[in-house]
Amino acid sequence: MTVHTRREGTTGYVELDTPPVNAIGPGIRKGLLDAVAWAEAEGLDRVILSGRGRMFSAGADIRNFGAPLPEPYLPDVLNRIERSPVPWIAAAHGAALGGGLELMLACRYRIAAPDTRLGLPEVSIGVISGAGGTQRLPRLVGLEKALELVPTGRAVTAEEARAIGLIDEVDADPVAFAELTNAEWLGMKVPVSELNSGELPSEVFEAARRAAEADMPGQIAPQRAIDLIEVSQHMPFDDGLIQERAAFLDLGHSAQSKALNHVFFAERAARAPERFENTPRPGLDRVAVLGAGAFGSAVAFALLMAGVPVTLVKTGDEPPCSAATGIDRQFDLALRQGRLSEETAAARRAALTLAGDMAGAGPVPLAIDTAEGGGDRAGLLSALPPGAVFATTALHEIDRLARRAPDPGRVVGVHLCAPDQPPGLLEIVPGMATSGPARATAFDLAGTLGLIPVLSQLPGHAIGRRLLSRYAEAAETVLMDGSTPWEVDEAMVTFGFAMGPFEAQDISGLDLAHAERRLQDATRDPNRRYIPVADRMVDLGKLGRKTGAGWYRYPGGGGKVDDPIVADLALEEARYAKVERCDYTAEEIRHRLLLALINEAADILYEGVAASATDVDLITVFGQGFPRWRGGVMHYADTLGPAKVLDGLRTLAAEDPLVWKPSPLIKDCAVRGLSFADWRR
Ligand code: T1G
Repeated sequence: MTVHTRREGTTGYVELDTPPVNAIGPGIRKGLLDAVAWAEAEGLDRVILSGRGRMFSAGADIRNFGAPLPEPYLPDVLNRIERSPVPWIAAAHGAALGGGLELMLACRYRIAAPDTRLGLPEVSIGVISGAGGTQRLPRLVGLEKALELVPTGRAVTAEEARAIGLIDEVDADPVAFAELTNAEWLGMKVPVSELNSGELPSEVFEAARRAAEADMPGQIAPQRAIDLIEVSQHMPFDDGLIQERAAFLDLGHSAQSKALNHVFFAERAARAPERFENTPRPGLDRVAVLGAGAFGSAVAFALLMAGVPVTLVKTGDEPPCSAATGIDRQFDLALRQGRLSEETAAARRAALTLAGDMAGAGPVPLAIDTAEGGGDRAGLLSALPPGAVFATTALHEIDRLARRAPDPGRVVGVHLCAPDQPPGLLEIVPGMATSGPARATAFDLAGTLGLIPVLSQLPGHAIGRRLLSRYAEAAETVLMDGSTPWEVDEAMVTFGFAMGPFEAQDISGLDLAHAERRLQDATRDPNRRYIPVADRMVDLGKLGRKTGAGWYRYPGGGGKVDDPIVADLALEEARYAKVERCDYTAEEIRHRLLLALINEAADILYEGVAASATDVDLITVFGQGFPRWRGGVMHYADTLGPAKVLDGLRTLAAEDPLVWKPSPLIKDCAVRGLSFADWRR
């Protein structure tokens, strides 16, 4: 059953029931239509609509997006509810999102429990509301608020919703509150579609379009949402509904919607708790973070924010208590951002203790080695509490450290991307001896921090670092061939990256990539073209933001400015290598960097390091700023098609057959007519 109905006196009760989130599919649409007719036939004076389980409704069922939608269509169902002589009251809890909120907008009265989050997040999956959201919302909350909420997909709390007029009441028991409303008064409430949204000058909508392009560059759905909100000012409601539906169906077939849906479900599949459900391991009731530098502080802060007590262990020469100061600064920022209350912040801060050695951490189930401050990590291992897992970010040393551990199975590699800004990524890199409980503990760490977990399939092989290394090499090659960091970064930001490779390296530190290159020295093909510019930068102490200059200069710690030394170094190295320099266009820069990334990703998949193309997509989207609305590097490669990718690589291989050697996987897909997503070993 998807929609339950019952009556008590002259009140009808309609409950949505499609676990786990009451997603609105054909069953609910049909059930609601039948419920309207039932309520009228019964001569009821009101219908109270609620959802069973943990929420009112997460909106339309997005699992069948893009497929033909069977009737009845949701806009028609909502119009039928809104225009029924029997007034409906929405009594929401948990979440009312997308079609779930549109369902509430079609009701005559709206009540929500304090825990309810309400919003139209459709743009986050590449579409817009398809059942009146862009037409009813402005009429209820006004154009300005609608322009703030719909193009961004931002959800609001129940309190904020009441403050802006989106709902009428907040009550701990919305159904009971609805039972007390006066039927006569209810019957006189004006349906939302008959309200007037007001009017705004066209400049306001132009400004909204510029803001949306700045916040979500290249994304189509936010722009279409603004168009439809503008339409709601002048067009009769039913005509606006037709325009909205056409835009929704059009976007539902777009590449951006397919990409965002791909990421939506990939993210959830990666987090699935059943992946390690049969592996016994201790809960993370306390964690030791080894290394009190900048990264150690970020990891400790993320754990504290997640409610996990932390012991921060100094492991080297980092200044005493500098980490605690850094963590205090992050809590102050989080308070200013309203991410938590004063009392919660105080409680979280109080859960931090500092220790000068591992013994000071006590019997923790997990110690995270941030590999900072040098120090004797072997000594830390020998002092590891019994049963504790040692998760190290030194991915090239997992097996060496395991050999020094009391139990090698408890050593696992972790690559944490943006641990303090979810949804980041945690790549689990097992060593030769890493046990199931250690992998499961790393998986639990990702869940605790709200990070997407991806498991490398080959011991000691890290997917993310290998992709970054190839991407950096391609960027530095283009630099040496004649481009500037600014041109390269601009080209990739235009593609949709959060930031370009050079600015990103200035944030992470050029010394990190330098250390990676040194590790590759022993196995690098001596015939492979080597780009020494970054080494020269490190030799000059230009490590990025932390030294005030890297690929860019940061006068006074402010924004980036060109540094002529970089161009001079590139020119000098080009002359030394007798490189005939050229002036790549932005398109040529994108073409080279993206093909480099795709080819490396294909090799990673072909060698069995990654379990699937989707795992590689997760790493690039959540770990490396690849645009979510392009679905990740392999999803994007599939939009080009293996044959086109192969042609592009073969053309570049004419310049440099070693660097641009096409992955066997790409050839295999092209020959067999397979997508990268469908390729299997
Ligand atoms: N459709 C189908 N399945 C959904 C779903 C949806 N809308 N939302 C969640 N699920 C599945 C999800 O894949 C997972 O499945 C399980 O439910 C639990 O989800 C008509 C066109 C509601 C905040 O964009 O944001 O309405 O992995 O792990 O962390 O105009 O789910 O268990 O098999 O995320 O508690 C607009 C999307 C749709 C909301 C709950 N609505 N969902 O988070 O659980 S378009 C959305 C979410 C639309 C209308 C338009 C979150 C959540 P499985 P979960 P959670």
